Amino acid sequence: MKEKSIDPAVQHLVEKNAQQGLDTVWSRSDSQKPRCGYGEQGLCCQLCYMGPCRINPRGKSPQKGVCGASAEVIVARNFARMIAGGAAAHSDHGREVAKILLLAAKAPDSGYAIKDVNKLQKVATALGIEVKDRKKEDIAAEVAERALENFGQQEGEVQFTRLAPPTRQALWQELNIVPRGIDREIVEMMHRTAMGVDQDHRNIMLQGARTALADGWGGSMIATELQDILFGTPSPLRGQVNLGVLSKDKVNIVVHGHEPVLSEMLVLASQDKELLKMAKSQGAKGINLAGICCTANEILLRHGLPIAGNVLQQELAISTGAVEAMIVDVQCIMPSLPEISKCYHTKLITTSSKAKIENAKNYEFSEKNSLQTAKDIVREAIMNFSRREKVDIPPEKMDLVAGFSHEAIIYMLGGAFRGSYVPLNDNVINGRIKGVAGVVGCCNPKVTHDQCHVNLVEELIANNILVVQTGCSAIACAKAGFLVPESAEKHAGQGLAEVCQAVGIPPVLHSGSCVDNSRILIALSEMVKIGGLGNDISELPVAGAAPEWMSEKAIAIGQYFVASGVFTIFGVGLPVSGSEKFCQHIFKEFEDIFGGMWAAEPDPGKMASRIIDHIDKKREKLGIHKAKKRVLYDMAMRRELDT
Ligand code: NFS
Repeated sequence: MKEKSIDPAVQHLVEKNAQQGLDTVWSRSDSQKPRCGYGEQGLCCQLCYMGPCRINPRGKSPQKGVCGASAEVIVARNFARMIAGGAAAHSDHGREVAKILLLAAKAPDSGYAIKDVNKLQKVATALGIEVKDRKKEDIAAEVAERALENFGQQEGEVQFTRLAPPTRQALWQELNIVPRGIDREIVEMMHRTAMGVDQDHRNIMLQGARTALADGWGGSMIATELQDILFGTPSPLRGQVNLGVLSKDKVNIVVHGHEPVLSEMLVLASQDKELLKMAKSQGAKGINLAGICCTANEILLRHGLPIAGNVLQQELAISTGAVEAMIVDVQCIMPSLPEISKCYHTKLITTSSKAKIENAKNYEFSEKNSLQTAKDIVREAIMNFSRREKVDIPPEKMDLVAGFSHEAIIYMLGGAFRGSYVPLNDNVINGRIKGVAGVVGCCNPKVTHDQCHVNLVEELIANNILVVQTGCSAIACAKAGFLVPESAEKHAGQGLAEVCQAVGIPPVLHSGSCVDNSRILIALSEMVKIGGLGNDISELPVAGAAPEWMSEKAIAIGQYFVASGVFTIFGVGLPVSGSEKFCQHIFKEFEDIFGGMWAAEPDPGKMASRIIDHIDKKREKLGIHKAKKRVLYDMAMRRELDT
């Protein structure tokens, strides 16, 4: 079982399921072997029904699809469609949040409210909306309406792109890839990759970049910023992670999916006095709400609620026999869940009209009945408690500190009155911190679960690289114990450990869910603004990685990091290896175009080396590569460094 996962809780339950003849993602993954080599390399085209075509550019034939499409065109279209799919998922999430903000502004009795007025004012100002002497509801309504316009507009610019450094914005303009409207770019991407339209892989990828920017600086950023307004901007708090957070004697409700619009209401419902009384009357000691995947990250960051696991642990949570209800909304929900639930007492409940599952119970969650629906769901879970049979909760659980939003990092570094990224930049300049890496993304049963995340992050922090995390990767490293301040002394290099100990932060900062990768974009822009590290994101000693990616959303994220100027490396493999020309384009030519480029490397040790080499290269270009004595920089000195 050790080749399946490095997590003993996972090993135990995968083994148990195998013995009982129950399928999990791992057994199904094994049953796909050997995998289709054409598909793995991106060389299978299903865009029209003259095919499906699979081509073999390195062999004799067929070297082209029936329509004449070459390897680079087939690979580019498939890759670009993954970007469009990922951007659509993040952005549709952002749209839902904007609609809820509008509801909170217009119907205060809806159960949703404006929690963070500071953030509201900040976001409104960024969108050019007047805040002075206005009621928060009026500002919020205008913010929501403006956000919604960003989806449907046909011309102009997705507004948050203006938060990028001016040099970056100028480059996007020059390349003509400033996203005009979020929906528009996704539709155009689908059009251009349809049979017989865009047939130049470079041109396809320019639109790929524009679509990805519409996600990172559009849909995802709208989701993050507006969620902060509605539910509060995260700040550091303690929590716990892994299947051991499930309770032996409380009603366990696991919420899984992505939109906090649902989970926030479940948080309220699970604290309801009547329902707590009802749980006791059923013999339970209380109600334990835990999360899986990004919903887990959302409720952890805002409420400190426990995380049961990352994406590959969803079936395993059910096979503990201790989950009364698993409530899902959208994205990353395995279609296998009804089958495994059937073997236990777990009720599987869907809540979105966009995502129904045969044999799961649907409680449609509309903005208007949200709290009532949440209470009904919790009631159903409570009534299921007495149907528990054999319970097998692995003991593994780990402490963590999470909640490092961009605003929280500012506060941690400088306090309420003089908070800024100056101390971070100074420590990068003086070499205590070598650079910053965003390590994000999914888990994939094609590689040992959690291993690449943990090995990569361990090596990066040992080399004084501060790591910022989101998504399932953050959950993996939290389980390994990296997300507590004490891990600085244990795992970080001397310089990074000193900074972490002085500020009181872990060397690995958990910034939230996958839409919260937009927080990293803002943080990078802030580092540029503070000065001393160049004039653009592409000059910063930073990198991005998704060591165990699997989702289209990860490809969209990778592409918006690259188009924002960041060297971005993916593990597992990339479905582009079928075309050398395309690889050359995104691995090499992209650096000249965007200042950031893609890379693929499945081995976490080699991945760490490539990140370190890239960061060293950037440090050298900035002239900060030689070890220096600690100097305190003032504004004038910083400006001088810029020149
Ligand atoms: Ni991100 Fe979050 Fe996890 Fe991957 Fe899925 S949960 S949106 S896609 S699997 S990190």
